[in-house]
Amino acid sequence: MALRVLEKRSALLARRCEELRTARVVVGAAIVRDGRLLAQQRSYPESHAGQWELPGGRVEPGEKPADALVRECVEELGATIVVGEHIGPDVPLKKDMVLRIFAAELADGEPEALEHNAVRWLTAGELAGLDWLPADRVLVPALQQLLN
Ligand code: 9L3
Ligand code: MG
Repeated sequence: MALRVLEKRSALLARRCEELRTARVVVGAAIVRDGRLLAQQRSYPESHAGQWELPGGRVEPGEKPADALVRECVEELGATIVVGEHIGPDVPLKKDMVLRIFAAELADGEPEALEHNAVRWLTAGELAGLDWLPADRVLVPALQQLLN
């Protein structure tokens, strides 16, 4: 009986590992200016409306992650960024997606909430207290390190 349970668990774990190995990447930008980090407040879906995230979105097939991040920031913020180093761990999202964050700087344009409720520039001290999306919350220590 216990063996059956273990076999079942091991099969589930193997499936989850395979999902993550072949996961589609969602990229996010940790845009820093004058010691502050840019966050944006989601307006959809309803379950996550009002929560905060780093700007970004899905990498399209054949697209480079850095190119996807520049594209997403133009769409969401109306600003052009320069993508820097990969920071923090890859965070599993629902199903077969992972969230991957890159440090970034603004190159052109003043970020505006074009598809979101609001944007906000956060100090290191404000990071822990914000109502982040669950995946973005995992990255708070890495983001604090980036600001400090
Ligand atoms: N997501 C989570 N944190 C983020 C980003 C940019 C995205 N910082 C999640 C929300 C969605 C999925 O990834 O479930 C795809 O993102 P989008 O296309 O809705 O921005
Ligand atoms: Mg997005």
